[in-house]
Amino acid sequence: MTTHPLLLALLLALPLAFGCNAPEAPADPTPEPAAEPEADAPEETPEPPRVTRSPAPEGARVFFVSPADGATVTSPVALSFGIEGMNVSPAGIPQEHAGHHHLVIDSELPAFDAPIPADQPERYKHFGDGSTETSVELAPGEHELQLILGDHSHIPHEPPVTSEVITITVAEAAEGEGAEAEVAEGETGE
Ligand SMILES: [Cu+2]
Repeated sequence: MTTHPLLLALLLALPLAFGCNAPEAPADPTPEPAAEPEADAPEETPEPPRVTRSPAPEGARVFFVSPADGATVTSPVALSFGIEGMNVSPAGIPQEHAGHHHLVIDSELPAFDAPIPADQPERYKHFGDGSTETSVELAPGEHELQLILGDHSHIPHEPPVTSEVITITVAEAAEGEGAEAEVAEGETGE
């Protein structure tokens, strides 16, 4: 009987193949390294909290009804605030396209991405009750006043709604009819 040459080759090759393969697959004796435990490292310093600014409609504005820019007044100074394109609403009550007035006295506008400071009333006065009239004590001399609207959380709108800066002069308090007359001017005649 004859052995097919190809079959012979196969018979010879098979053990060879197995012989070669067997030692080539050794069990990996290296134990899996234990997973590194989550380090208790403090998280990266968080970004400064990003506030959500309420949108203001285009063309919205706030302004001084009185006093007029350049006016000479006496202290306490009667102030009246106007608003256009938005509504005045008290602090704490979210309402679309609304906010409350803040009076900026002899100061830069506050940051727009944070609540308007509440701890510097001599610079930033809040009118969180929704009032649009007030009177402030100001020392004699020139003062710059500006208004900025803040939302229910006292955060300026996007874009910020601010008035022009007005400059007023507070006259020296004087005993006499001069000062009396100027104060009386703002009052309604009776
Ligand atoms: Cu406020």
